[in-house]
Amino acid sequence: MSDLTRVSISLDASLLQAFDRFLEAKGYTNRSEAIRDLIRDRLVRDEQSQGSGTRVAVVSLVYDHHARELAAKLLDKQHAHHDLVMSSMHVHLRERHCLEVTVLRGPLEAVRRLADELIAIRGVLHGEVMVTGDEAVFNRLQPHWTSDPTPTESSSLPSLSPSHSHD
Ligand code: NI
Repeated sequence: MSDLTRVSISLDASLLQAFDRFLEAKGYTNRSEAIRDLIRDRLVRDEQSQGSGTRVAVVSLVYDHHARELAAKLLDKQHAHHDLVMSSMHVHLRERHCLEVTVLRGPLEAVRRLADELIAIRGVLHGEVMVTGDEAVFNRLQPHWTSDPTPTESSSLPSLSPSHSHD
């Protein structure tokens, strides 16, 4: 059973126009879905970057595979922390550079430390880490499967209409 609460918010016309342009550029067909995504994104970023508990991190690294001992160091570090490394994908970008995407899961502190160590390996040209939650977080943010009650909602609507509904 879904439990949807409708809310009404007030926005400056210029802010709403900018938001609608953003939605169109991103391919959203209605505001509700976009706002839900923005709220979840903000909550996940905020919650998952602090505190304790299990986290999942996606670490992407770009490096020159000719860089001395880099590939071996990367592999050594991943084996040393095999309990945190769930999976790794290696893409040979062209003749020289590699993209490696590694998914880590474990306590936040350990996951972040390993991500930082991987990125700091000498010769890594570009590294980025995205921390997200484990399943428990998303079960909380989306306790029930919900379908949008107004799939035809148009971005030309003047505001999000107020009401409250239960399915
Ligand atoms: Ni490669």
